[in-house]
Amino acid sequence: MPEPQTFKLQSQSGLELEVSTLGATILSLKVPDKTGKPVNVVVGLSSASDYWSKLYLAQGLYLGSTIGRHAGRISGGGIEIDGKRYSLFTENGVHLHGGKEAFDKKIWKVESIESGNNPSITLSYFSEHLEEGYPGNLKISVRYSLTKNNALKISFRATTDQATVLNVTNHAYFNLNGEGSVLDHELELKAESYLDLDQDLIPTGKFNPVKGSLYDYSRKSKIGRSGFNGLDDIFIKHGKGEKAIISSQHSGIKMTVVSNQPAMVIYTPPKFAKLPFKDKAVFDAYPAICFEAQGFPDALNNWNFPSTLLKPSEVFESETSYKFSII
Ligand code: G6D
Repeated sequence: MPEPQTFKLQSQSGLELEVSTLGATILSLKVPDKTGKPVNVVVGLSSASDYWSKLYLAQGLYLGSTIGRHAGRISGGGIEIDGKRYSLFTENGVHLHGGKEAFDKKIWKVESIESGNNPSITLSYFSEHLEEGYPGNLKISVRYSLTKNNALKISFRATTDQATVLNVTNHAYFNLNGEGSVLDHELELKAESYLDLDQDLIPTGKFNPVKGSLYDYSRKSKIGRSGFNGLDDIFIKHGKGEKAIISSQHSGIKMTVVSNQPAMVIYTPPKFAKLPFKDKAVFDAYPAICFEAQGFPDALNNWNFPSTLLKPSEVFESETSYKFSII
């Protein structure tokens, strides 16, 4: 396994992004707080090689990594495409986040690095036919750019030579204070519904209305409000637009998530194990929150979900921006 390489991008508005070729992973994202002090808002480890340690891999966290070919869970041990069945790696009967050695564990190739007003880095990966059981030779790229409107934009593009499935996302864990907990962060979600899940967190195919439920953050409120018991759920808002807004009074940083993807997995891990976090950051209960914009999990096994099939004649493109401002 070649040593991962790391690259840094800086924008004129003070954003600083660090990326590793291992998993096209976001190692850190520094954002100026209300006093102008840079805060690392994406949880990361102290060095790129820490992401390959047994201690970290045993946690199954995917900190800041690219998730694919199919983010989320797939039921039934596989998928069927054009009448042909493809078995996928499962643990306890569930296939998660692309399998055992998925996109997050691959070395991606740096295609280009742009500096100037819109600094960006583009990385690519070639996923061979039947890698992790998925059909088709898949060419995928991810472009991280720091935009003039103070955002990190993540753009995916992919093509295949044979019908396959693709549901790719980034698994960044956000904490707008760079440490502690996100329970005091304020959250607003624009979702209309959330997916009903079974005991294995597999979608049942049913859409639950957000309004009036424990998942109703349509009015800005503290994440750790009464009744909060953690989130590991799939929120649905079709079309391109604002999906979530989160802010911290402490740092004064506000983040708005805009995406053209219909689903957003929001995950708040109850705690982190003891890991070598970047800048020796110390975290408490509910240390971070993930906003994984993507297609529908288990889409091929639910006729009423938008498909995640990708055909040779198509080009897959997705775009998600994390825009920062001061409250
Ligand atoms: C757990 O159920 C959660 C997933 O949603 C998350 O992506 C993973 O941990 C890191 O499996």
